[in-house]
Amino acid sequence: MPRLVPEPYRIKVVEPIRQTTQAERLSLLSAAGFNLFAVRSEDVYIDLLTDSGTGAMSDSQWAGLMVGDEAYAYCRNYFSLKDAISDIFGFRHFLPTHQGRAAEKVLFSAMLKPGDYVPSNTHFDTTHANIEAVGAHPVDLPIRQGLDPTSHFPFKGNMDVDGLLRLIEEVGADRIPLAMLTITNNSGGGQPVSLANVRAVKAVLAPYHIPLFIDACRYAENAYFIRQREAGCSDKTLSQIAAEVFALADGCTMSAKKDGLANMGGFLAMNDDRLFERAGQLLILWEGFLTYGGLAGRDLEAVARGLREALDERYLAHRIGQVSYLAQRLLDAGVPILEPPGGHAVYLDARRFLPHIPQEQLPGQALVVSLYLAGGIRAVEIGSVMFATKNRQTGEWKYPELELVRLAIPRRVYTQTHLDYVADMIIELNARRSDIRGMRFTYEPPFLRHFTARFEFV
Ligand code: P61
Repeated sequence: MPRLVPEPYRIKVVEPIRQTTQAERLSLLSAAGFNLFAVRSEDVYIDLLTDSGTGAMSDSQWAGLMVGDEAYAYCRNYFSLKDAISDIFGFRHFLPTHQGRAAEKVLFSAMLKPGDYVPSNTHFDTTHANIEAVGAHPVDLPIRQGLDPTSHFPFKGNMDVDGLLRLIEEVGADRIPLAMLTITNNSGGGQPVSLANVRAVKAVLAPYHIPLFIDACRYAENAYFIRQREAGCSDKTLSQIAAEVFALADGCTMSAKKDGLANMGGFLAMNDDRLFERAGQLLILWEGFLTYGGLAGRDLEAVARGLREALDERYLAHRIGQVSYLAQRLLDAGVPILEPPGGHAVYLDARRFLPHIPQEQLPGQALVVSLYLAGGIRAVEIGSVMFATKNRQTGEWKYPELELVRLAIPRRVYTQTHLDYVADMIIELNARRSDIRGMRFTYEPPFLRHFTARFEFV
């Protein structure tokens, strides 16, 4: 068992949580169409649905709310955020947005036209959907090891650089207005991207003048992994590593709900003056004025302070340690998980957990539902419900390679006892896994299906 790094904070405010009975949970689930997104938070005991916007803010961030300046234009908190972004990421311009997907929408609307291609290690689902929304094609180019749930490759989040080159040769650089790297690679299991890979991607793009944008949601966790695992990086500070990564990029999108340690917020940053101008016009149209972009002044302050706190060594050692502690407890009990664990979550491998359920019977969803029934734990399916696609002509389904259930750990929220409870419940469930039945859709919305779909047991 890895040695635990204790919490580098103590608890000042508590929020009661309530355990329900199994009978209550069954009736709550059936009312929710067996979709955990439709279950009330108050009916969840341990909520591992997401690490997005669910973190606990520090006393400094809460104090920051009180110095929120709610002026429409150029409030003081805009400058706090500008300084933080310039110090950490080094980009010349930024536009605040209410969350990550708004930054994506503005970026893609400003840069893409129908028929364009946008390669990435793996696009997150909002990124994927926002690229498609403007008529362009998202292309995922993960490395081979990233698709193997048992590979211990240290940087499974990397992009397949040869694949990138092939794509450029195939479709032509003029149809690729930008490339992206998601760090850490969320859809690929929260796996890190190495500094060497960012360099290699940049080296492929540079001769074609294709800009590189980083989806920076979990930049601090990625920097921590680089320091732990990449040759020549162990003596660098996390800020130095982040600076090196972003110096290779032309801009970034950010959901500050992750490594911004805020409950809401995001931004789009870039170096290019013309893009800044174009994107700024769209921001004004959709989000708000250039200096607040859909956020209150106090939110900007919380993000500014959170971005800096996220790079704290002791915080990251504790956080990544918490995730690997949970993973190790499951591994020791023979529970199939994606290895090695990522930065923000442990991913159960639903295909190996439930080998008797074929992919068309949604094993990931069946596992999510069973976990809630067993212990009031809410996880999220990242598999066929989220990603399977239907061929409109043949009606045939294409299923994703990985069928995962993500246990995302909110930042600074749960204690080790909570994690032990989660591990105990999963280990018990694993012991009686053959009782778990498959599921099917009873309602299937046209996009971002997982949020509002409904299900029943087969
Ligand atoms: C999450 F089920 N992630 O992991 P926004 N890029 C990346 C993300 O992880 C990400 C966004 C962009 C979420 C929240 C979430 O269908 C879902 O601030 C790497 O949420 O707009 C968000 O950032 C978007 C969960 C989002 C979902 C969409 O849990």
